[in-house]
Amino acid sequence: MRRLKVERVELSLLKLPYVHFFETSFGREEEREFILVKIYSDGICGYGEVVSEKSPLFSYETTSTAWHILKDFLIPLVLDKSISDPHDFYREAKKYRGHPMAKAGCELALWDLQGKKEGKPLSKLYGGTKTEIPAGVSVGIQDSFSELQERIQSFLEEGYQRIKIKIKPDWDIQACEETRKRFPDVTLQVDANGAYSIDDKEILKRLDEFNLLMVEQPFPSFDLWDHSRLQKEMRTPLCLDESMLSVETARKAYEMGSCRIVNIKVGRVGGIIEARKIHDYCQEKQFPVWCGGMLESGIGRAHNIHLATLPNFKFPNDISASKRYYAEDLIEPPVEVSSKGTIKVPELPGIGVSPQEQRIKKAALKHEVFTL
Ligand code: OSB
Ligand code: MG
Repeated sequence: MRRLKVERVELSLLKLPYVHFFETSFGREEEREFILVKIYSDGICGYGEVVSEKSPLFSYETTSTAWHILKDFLIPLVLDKSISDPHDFYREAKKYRGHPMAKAGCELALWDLQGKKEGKPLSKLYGGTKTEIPAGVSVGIQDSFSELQERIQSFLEEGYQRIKIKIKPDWDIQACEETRKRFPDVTLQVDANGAYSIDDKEILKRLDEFNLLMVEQPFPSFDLWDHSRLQKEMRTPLCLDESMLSVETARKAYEMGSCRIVNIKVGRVGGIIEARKIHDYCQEKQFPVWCGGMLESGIGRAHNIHLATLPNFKFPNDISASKRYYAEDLIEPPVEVSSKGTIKVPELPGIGVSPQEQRIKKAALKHEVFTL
């Protein structure tokens, strides 16, 4: 294939307020700060989103560290070597340790570029098999259990196929009890974002009473061993999010029995190529996967939708409608969830949705252009 020259890369730091605060075991957030990457080649623009947050809570990366890694290491790689192919980028970027979210933002922009060049939607480039994907919704910690129930009720009315509730010590057993009392048959899972330690094993084992689809990330990210100890004593499958960094972690988690389900987030694992390696390894081992979210704008979410069309994505994803996150998303058309709880996969080339430059400009705190 003819090699395209990369002419220009642009970074924007954006801030978008949430329609409703989002609270996890590490705190409450009212807005999201993130970086948009644009890579131009032959007049075509590829878009990627960097999912690191303002503070190092979910991971050590922040919008500032990602900006630094992009500006000083990754963008020079793209420009100096005129890398427009995601596989070339993956190989070259591997020499830099860590910073997967910064890498993923760049790789995603290159995938969008590639899809647009070839006139194919990303789902087709990836080997995806679905034309629509099942939508779940992640419901944060609320001020009271009754507010939690009200939010769940309204999401169920919108059609979502499963509910995930965030848990932490003191918002766990009772949150499950109250939810199960009101919604005995709903497909329900919980996510602790690493808020527990092995000393809490007896509390966590009680989660087996609630017929949960899975328990996501009870222990901190580094702790594959304690997850394996807990999984041996629980009937409910554990699912790893923060811990699942690469296909190498997937193998270790499989061999140790640290989980039975894997949450794939393209930012956390450093891009689509690594995400597909994890997907393929899990498929071979008969470990189902699903696509997690980082409250992305429509640009990041469109990327997630394409990834979730791969065949071993077997559960509803944390991919919800635009209006569930933002009053005005950055794309047209917005992501919508049907009454049967599905999202249509865009069919146009690349991400298949149109980023709205006016809205991007309005949300920008900082912007920088890089050329050779
Ligand atoms: O742990 O899955 C998580 C959001 C931000 C950081 C971590 C997580 C989440 C979510 C929301 O649960 C998923 C989404 O709807 O984007
Ligand atoms: Mg999670």
